Amino acid sequence: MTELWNIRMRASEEKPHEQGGRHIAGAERIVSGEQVSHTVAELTARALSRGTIPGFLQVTSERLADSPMRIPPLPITSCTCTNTAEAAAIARDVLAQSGITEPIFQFALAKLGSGLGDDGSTLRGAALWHWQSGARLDTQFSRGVRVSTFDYSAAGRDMAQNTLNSAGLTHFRTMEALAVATKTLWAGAVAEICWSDDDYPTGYVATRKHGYVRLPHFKKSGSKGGRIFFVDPDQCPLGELSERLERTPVLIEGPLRINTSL
Ligand code: PML
Repeated sequence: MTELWNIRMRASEEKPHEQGGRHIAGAERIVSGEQVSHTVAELTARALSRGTIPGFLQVTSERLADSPMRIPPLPITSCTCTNTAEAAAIARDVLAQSGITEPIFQFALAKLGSGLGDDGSTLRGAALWHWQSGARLDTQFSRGVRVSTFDYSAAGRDMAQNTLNSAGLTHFRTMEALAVATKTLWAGAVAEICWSDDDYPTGYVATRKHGYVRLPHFKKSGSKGGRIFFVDPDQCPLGELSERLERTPVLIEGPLRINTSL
């Protein structure tokens, strides 16, 4: 069996994230041994290409002890909304069909807008929220839970990239966010809502019923951003969910379906 390595990169301004440094970039890959040095260089270059020179840049390489499971990518619905209100209305309807009520949805929009950290900061990872009450369930208040140990397989990456390219969805963030959402729902979350904390306006919601619903103009200009995973601890105990999100190795592989309407 080919040995596989997990390469993780994170970069922040001035000082490390855990000392309050603002997040600039993060990415990860699962690759074979001979691709490690090339991938380390690629992720380093990427951290240095964001316009802000980081004061902290870390790339770690770790050999995987277990073989990754292979899981298919979530199907994408590529919506054509033209403003924030339209995007929010679609997000609300999609989440409602997975049991997220209007007040919790509005609370999520407000917290994504103002920053998910206690002091209005943005989180490096995702906030875990109880799907019915909106209570914050993870205890890593200033960090959130980072989805980790996942990637596309080489064949899965080609397949996803080609399908996304032919649908005109060429931004690297789409490919990466699709991988995050795919692992998140596979791990047992009920749903996810996300937009970037950079000035990238497209966001998404993801549910088991609808897959990855991509929403242009979801982010209001000037708002903050981040990720919320809605979780039902009665269906999926938090310890198991966190173990799968953070540590269970997964490779995404399989045909990607792209719909143009819900
Ligand atoms: C998309 O292009 O499909 C949306 C991607 C959202 C990315 C959010 C982030 O990476 O911060």
